Amino acid sequence: MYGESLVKLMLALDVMDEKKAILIAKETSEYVDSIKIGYPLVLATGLNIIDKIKESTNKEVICDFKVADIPSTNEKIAELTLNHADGIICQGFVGSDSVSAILNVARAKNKKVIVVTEMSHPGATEYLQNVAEDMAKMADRLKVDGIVAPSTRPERLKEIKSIAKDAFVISPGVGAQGGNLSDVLNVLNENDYVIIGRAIYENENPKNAAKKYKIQM
Ligand code: FNU
Repeated sequence: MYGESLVKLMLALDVMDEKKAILIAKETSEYVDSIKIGYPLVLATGLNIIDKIKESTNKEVICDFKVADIPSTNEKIAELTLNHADGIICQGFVGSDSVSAILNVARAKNKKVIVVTEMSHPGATEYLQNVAEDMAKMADRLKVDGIVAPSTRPERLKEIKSIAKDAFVISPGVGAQGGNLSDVLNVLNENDYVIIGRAIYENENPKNAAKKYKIQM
């Protein structure tokens, strides 16, 4: 039914209304493997939205909070988030002690930690790109579960993935940010995820949009 790459689809559900979020999550769930939510939805509705989405879709929910603080604050944020979510996204640039604080909480709860390396937007080339390989090495050394790397720059995606070789990759940038799906599928494998948000939830028919992507994957 789907394409041959077996790469998974992660829906970025950055809507700011509970009813709309649950409706889109349910409508698209046939074609979506995982759901990523972040500050827009959680600040608008509260952390309980995570439980509601999980109940209505049976999908894992990853919290994209890009946590970037000192270890003791990171630990508190991880504790609160992972009481609900299946995984949490944190920034790598704060260093290995801050990432380890999140990992310790996640390991105790059997949850996932995903570290941002190079981001997908143009501004990521100003600072983050210079240290992206180092952050991928740290992710590999700490044995985090996953990393974030950009679909907007497939050659960078390939390079970063080859460094953090045991981590799965979640990759944003296809759709609204202009990334090309087939270029990205050449780099990723069945453990990895393509993240798509606006090109699905802003479509007048989110279910069809999710299907359109999933059948190519
Ligand atoms: P869409 N996201 C991103 N680039 O886009 N977490 C990154 O480097 C990164 C992210 C998130 O563009 C972004 O916040 F680390 O509408 C949004 O939730 O398809 C999603 O990925 C992309 O959404």
